Amino acid sequence: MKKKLLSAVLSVAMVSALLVGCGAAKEEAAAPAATEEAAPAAEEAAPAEEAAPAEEAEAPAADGSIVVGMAQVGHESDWRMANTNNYQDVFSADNGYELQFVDCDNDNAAQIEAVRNFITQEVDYICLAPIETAGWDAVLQEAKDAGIPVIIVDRTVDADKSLYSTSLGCDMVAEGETAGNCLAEYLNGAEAKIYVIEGSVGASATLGRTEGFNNIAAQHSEWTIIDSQSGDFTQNGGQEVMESFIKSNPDFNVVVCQNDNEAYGAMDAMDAAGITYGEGGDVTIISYDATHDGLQYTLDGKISINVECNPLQAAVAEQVIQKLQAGEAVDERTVVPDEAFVAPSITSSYATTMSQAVLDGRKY
Ligand code: GYE
Repeated sequence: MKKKLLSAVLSVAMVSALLVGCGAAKEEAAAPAATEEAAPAAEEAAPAEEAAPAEEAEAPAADGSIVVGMAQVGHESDWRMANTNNYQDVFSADNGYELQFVDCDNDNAAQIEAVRNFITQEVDYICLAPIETAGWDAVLQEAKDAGIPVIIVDRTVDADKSLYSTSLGCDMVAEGETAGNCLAEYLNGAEAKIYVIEGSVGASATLGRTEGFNNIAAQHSEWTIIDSQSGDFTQNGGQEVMESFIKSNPDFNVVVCQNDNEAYGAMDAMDAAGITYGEGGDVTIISYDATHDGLQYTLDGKISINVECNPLQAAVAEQVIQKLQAGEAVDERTVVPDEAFVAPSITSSYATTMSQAVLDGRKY
């Protein structure tokens, strides 16, 4: 329950931060200061049906503003909400845009339909944060045929590169390798019995983080990955998977959660089972995203290693659109940089040791 209370407080803080925080986004590239605080927890977010269903998308703007259709994954995590808030800040009417935002509620078929509706509506640009890597060829070809540039954001697709303008986001394989390297350094040769709570099935964030971590695990014969299951990037998913892991075999000392929300759920499950974790505990928790609450737990020594994925990516997408507007070439891929953090008692050559000052300096 402490997490809900914290989220509620942060939601209020976020609203006030947004009131003063807009306007700085245009100048910054990789990490614009668009939002100042963590986003509300997933369970408090509006469901997709209430957001902006594709079929209700409006016709292109007649006032000369640039119409951008954004097919967002959903509202599954704090990271996602921070990412959504960032798009809404950057692609604002004040900045000359009309953002047609669709929350696809983690449904790949609905997301394909959302993109198809953007094509019918003749939007100027499409930003697609693909839920899954597969299944995009047909609708991307339709967008290309209609002359609408598609910018693949956050996650990646396995479609041919000629079907979209560019892609941007964090390097998920590198994030997985960073997590593995931090763990190897921390364990320093000690045995590891590892559970992995993966993200959503078929998502590039899941595939990349898994591949990267496995690359490092392959170098450590003293590590065993006992099991690896999807928690769907949600707190409930993380809790359920951790409960089932504990039930089937409670003999583990590392849990890798592929985002912060899953880590909160895993902590709840371990609390309920009397399993200790973090500084002075039996289990080492690795998480990804490094959102505000996740870094608070890292500062508190509960999460030992937290690999960032920077959600403030809309300014990068906006720069691409401005270049395309000017008829300039755009890079095939833009990697949004991120870093990793470790608990205060840990020093790492791969990560920043958490302190209150580091947390205070965070923008989401
Ligand atoms: O880690 C997770 C979200 O695609 C990088 O999606 C993103 C992931 C992020 O739901 O929290």
